[in-house]
Amino acid sequence: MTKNLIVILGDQLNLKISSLKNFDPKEDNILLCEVLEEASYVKHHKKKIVFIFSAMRHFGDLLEQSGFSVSYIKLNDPANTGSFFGEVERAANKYSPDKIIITEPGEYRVLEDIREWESNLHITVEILADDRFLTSHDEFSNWAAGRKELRMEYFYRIVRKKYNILMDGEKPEGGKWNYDNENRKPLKGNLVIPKIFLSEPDTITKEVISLISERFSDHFGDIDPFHYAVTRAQALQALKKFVEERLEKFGDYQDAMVQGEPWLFHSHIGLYLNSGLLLPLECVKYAQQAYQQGNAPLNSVEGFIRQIIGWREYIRGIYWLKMPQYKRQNFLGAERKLPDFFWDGDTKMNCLKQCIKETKTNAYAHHIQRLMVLGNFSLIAGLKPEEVNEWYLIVYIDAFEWVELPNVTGMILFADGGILASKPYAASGAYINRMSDYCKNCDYKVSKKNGEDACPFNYLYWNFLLSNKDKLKKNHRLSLIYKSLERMDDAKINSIQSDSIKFFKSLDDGLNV
Ligand code: FAD
Ligand code: DLZ
Ligand code: SF4
Repeated sequence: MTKNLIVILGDQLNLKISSLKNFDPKEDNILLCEVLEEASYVKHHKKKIVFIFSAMRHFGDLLEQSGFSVSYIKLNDPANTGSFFGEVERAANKYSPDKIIITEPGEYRVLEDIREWESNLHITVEILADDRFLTSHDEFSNWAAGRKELRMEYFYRIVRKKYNILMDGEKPEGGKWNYDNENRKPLKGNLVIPKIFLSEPDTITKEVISLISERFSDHFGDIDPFHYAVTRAQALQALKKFVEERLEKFGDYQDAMVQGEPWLFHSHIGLYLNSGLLLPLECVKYAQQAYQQGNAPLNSVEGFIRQIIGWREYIRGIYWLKMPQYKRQNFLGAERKLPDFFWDGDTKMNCLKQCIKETKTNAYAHHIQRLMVLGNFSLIAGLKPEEVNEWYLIVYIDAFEWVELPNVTGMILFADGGILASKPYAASGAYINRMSDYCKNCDYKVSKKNGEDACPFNYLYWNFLLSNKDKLKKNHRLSLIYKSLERMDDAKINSIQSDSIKFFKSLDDGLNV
């Protein structure tokens, strides 16, 4: 009989994880460890560490209550070595296992570390596939092989067929695969936004909160208020509340932004999916059921399902297909340093101020805030991919490199040269004004294209296209825009360029822009 040490990482918190499948209660032991290296290799938002540690502690208790033998190492355990390897070595010395079993980690960095364990410890290490995802690495690379373009839309259709989701025989439910053209409504008027799921911190969470306040006081972000779910039972309640109260309008207002309303009709379940508290297929099936029972329309349900079985799976596929080179991509040669206001929201640009302040409080911003405000600015201001990636990895509670990196490098910065996105998501202030109410509270005027008080997004947008003309003009999705640039007179181009130079000078000098 072999004796196994099962190592469970902080984003693998599910009883169905592959490493637990053949657990032998008589022989095997489980290791969960809070390690300083993981909590500090980037200075994660304090709320993110509270969430992970509290969810890990609750999961450790659940495992014990379910009859598993668990070694749970807390951060402040005096014997804690501070690294995964150090803790696995200590556990191996304690239990003398024949084999170490682990489900593959979400991040390349950690996989490289785990690959060294076997030779360093002289114990067999078995790395199992992470079958919480709906597509294996092989399936994704087979799909990608030989394709000129890796577009999410075609991949998504395959996953939908494979799992028979929103299908009417061989055809998509309702006749169309994608209902996005119904999903771009700004939120105007007096629509009531449902209250979000709130979970009171229990004794475990309170203990973690004081640990993190003390040990990570120099990390970004607020701990209070902390109301995220930290157990699977609570995460299931959050999912239920979303499906019952928000899903109906998810599609319509997916792209809307409203000052003072961070949550809108989004699901806020990314952190639970990425840590293992929820599984993707159960979320998708629940949403599909709401459609079948007539409780939510197809545009919302298809939109939500596409985010999970389409975007989420596709993003992970790209990560594992393209790592480790993907991390070094900088197609546009962007080199500007991340402005300090990304940490305190101290900018006159109200859209950025609001998104950064909400990020600081909640460790959350919804997709369009991440993409079209923060991401759009990072792109058109030419911010350095390495620094933008680190910022996104730090500030969001759902951020793990496998999902953060392709979204930043590929989706917002076009730093991969178009592997992920068919064109850069660059936009002027008009887009932000159409989708939000930020502009009416801004020091800048969105209607002005040039000059001191013009919205910086307006001239930076054209300046971005001008500066990157050599690299972008062949992109067929930008041909109309480049044609209109060609028609622009010299005086207009000079104003765009001189406003941009002035703006960048102030930005680089740390002045309040
Ligand atoms: P909803 O809007 O309710 O969507 C439902 C679910 O769909 C999400 O929970 C998520 O699991 C999935 N999803 C939607 N869009 C994407 C996407 N582009 N990639 C992967 N999954 C997606 N998502 C993360 O989980 N972690 C990240 O670190 C992350 N970083 C991002 C960085 C940038 C620059 C951008 C543009 C997007 C990023 N996203 C990331 C994707 C998306 O913004 C978040 O998943 C979403 O905002 C989480 O909030 P929600 O749960 O309310 O999502
Ligand atoms: C994010 C995170 C943090 C902050 N701390 C820990 C930890 O102390 N122990 C742990 O097992 N996992 C932690 N995690 C989650 C890991 O970063 C995640 O498992 C790896 O990035 C692999 O995907
Ligand atoms: Fe943002 Fe420009 Fe609108 Fe101000 S005017 S909120 S900077 S888009």
